[in-house]
Amino acid sequence: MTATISVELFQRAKKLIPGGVNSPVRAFNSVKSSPIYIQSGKGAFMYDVDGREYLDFCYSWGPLILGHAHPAVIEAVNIAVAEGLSFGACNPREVEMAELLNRQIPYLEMVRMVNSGTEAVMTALRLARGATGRRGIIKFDGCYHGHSDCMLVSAGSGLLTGGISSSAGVSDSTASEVIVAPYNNIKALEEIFSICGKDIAAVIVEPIAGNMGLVPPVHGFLEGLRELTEKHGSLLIFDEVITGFRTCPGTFGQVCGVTPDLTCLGKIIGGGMPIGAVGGKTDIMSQLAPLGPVYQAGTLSGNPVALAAGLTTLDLLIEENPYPQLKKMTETIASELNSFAQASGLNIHCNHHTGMFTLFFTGKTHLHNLDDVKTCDTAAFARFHRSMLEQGIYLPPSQFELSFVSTANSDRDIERYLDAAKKSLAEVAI
Ligand code: KE4
Repeated sequence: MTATISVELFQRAKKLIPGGVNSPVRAFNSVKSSPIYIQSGKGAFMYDVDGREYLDFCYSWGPLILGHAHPAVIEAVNIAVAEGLSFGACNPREVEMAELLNRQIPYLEMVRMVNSGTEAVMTALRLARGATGRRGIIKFDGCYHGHSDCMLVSAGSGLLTGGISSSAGVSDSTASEVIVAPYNNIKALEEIFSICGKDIAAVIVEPIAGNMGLVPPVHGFLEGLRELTEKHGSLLIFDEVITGFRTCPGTFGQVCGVTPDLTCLGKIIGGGMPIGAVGGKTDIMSQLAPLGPVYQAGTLSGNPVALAAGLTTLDLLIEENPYPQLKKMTETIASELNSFAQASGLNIHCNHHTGMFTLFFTGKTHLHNLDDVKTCDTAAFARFHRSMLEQGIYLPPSQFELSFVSTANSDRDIERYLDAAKKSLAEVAI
């Protein structure tokens, strides 16, 4: 490992921070490398502490759909910061954000701001249990919904990346209330509901799975979830922490025409600042304290600086509607890579959706669930990741995550990504 400031910082970090990181998937373990320490970002680029420039396709795991340090977002944050960082009191931006989300997503009849996607999911699950009086939760293998206890059973993202399926420290009683079903398999879900439908408070799903890499819903899957939950009096929760404002200026629920009872948001709605939100039907949301008996709170919930970043980001997305451009970029990447795979007999396949994609290192061309995704050659992905990094392309350090594009990307950036990817694929010989 060449001695760089990043390597030196990581040595120091490992002495005081578990694994040297404040979030496991940043550790670069699965790509057998040492993490890069980033000093700054601008547009589509990041700059590390050693002064190296990287064309970014991680964008802080999704929030930075406008790219790094967008001038309008920075200006809005500076104005908010000058007024004070936090008041622990109501502030006008909370009303603006609630009204914007309701205007864009009318089925969010009420919304509560929190500080992370994990908090949004935790609140949605507690609401579902409070509103239905039931305990059972159904989630899907490979989906990740943050690190609240009952969601760390057969989860994706960092757990999957680390090769563990569930976390230590989650009690048997908590785990016993969670049923894990295979993604995209409505038959399996019908069976579960036929056995214990009356105990199920909610089904939670990533409407486009992103935490096992990008696995889209098969035709009828989401509609089937809606029918089954309605039939058995359970709630349907869409975890749109990634997909919210990623595929359109609203939710994927609106795109696919399936209306959940509760929706969790995060990432993009904060424009890069800590944020989360849970919203849905008034009769459910009004169960939340101080209106109802389901307690939830947060010192920095609705923080004015975070909302300044989020509101500016969402205003720009609504005004400029960059989604056709984002869609075109990821369509180009996927079609180029899949044709390259076919022409050269490489065992790779690229799934994509508007503004996001995953290059899977497997011979499978149809990936519908975790079993399909587990056929990936993660060692080959690790070699690819290192080779791309050497070419100045920064990818998420895990086969089981999404790559993103932003409005800061040019067509030249996409060409550069494809040229580098073809060069790296030739090197890693899969
Ligand atoms: P946060 O608590 O990390 O803000 O959000 C949790 C969460 C909830 N739901 C979905 C669908 C998510 O993808 C996430 C978090 N995503 C991961 C990456 N896929 C965050 C990166 C990390 O854990 O460092």
